[in-house]
Amino acid sequence: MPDNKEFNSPASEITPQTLFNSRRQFMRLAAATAAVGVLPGMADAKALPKLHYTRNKSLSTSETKTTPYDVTHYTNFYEFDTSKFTPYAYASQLKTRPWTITIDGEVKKRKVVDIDRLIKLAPLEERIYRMRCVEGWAMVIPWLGYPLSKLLKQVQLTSRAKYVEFISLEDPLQMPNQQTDVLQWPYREGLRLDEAMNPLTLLTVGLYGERLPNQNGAPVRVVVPWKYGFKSPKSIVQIRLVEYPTTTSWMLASPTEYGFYANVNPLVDHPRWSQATEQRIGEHGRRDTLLFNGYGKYVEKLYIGMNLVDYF
Ligand SMILES: Nc1nc2c(c(=O)[nH]1)N[C@H]1C(S)=C(S)[C@@H](COP(=O)(O)O)O[C@H]1N2
Ligand SMILES: [Mo]
Repeated sequence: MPDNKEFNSPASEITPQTLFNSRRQFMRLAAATAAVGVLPGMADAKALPKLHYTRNKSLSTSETKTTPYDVTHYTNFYEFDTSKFTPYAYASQLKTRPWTITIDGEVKKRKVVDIDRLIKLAPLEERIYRMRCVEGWAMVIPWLGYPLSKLLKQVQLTSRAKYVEFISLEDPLQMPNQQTDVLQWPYREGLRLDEAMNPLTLLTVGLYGERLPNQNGAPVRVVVPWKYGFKSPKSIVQIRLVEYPTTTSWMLASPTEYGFYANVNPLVDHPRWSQATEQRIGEHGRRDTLLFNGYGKYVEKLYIGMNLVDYF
């Protein structure tokens, strides 16, 4: 972005007019850089080679995809702002190179992987997943990545490794909303080891055929399509194998509203939002929300014998 001054004002001052102006400015910039990529917010993309991938048809839905514009302009990224409309602009300056992920905790040997090596670790797949936010909106997004299990199989786990913790970048200079305490930073999420090893759990480096735009979690995030969106930590710098479930940032913010599991479940309402139906962004009307977001065939076996009202 050539001039981001207007985005340095507090979120409360951002008016529809500011957004409109910045969008126009942005569209001009996008036109000027169209050869680089179609997705906005790809600050570093110029310097980087294109991603090569093949579509995983059997794990992709054939439902209508959410437009690239909506996928990249309606994002949740509290490190930048609590508004969904501004992260695409605020995040544009995030430096995503050099970038490493440290894998540590209950492993025999700690490992630090550079993002570019990580991208080359396995052939990338395109997977079109349904995503469902706990606030009641949903999208269908073509992600690029590979199963997180491929990475976890590269490290030797100790017998105490039962859960996986994900830690996002903490850098208040680059992530201005970390100067507030809307959440406890760094953003932390967690999965049980078998959830992390499930073939659907995607270590994600791109969307719509390109590298992740910053606001969608560049350079690397996790996508867990049978859980609510907040279980998809963005801009990850550390993966820790742990013995006990992580108390996640959302659990710390409100333990009665956010549990560790956060499986999409139409029968278990969030205290403030019904989970029975959802609004697909770009669609009129609401759809019924499906148990495990429709991925039960792949994941219901993980929860046999668990009361999902207690383990919400
Ligand atoms: N680090 C970090 N990861 C995050 C969030 C966040 O605020 N910070 N928001 C979560 C929420 S609430 C959602 S719905 C998804 C949204 O992903 P998307 O904006 O790429 O669709 O990211 C999740 N991952
Ligand atoms: Mo969300």
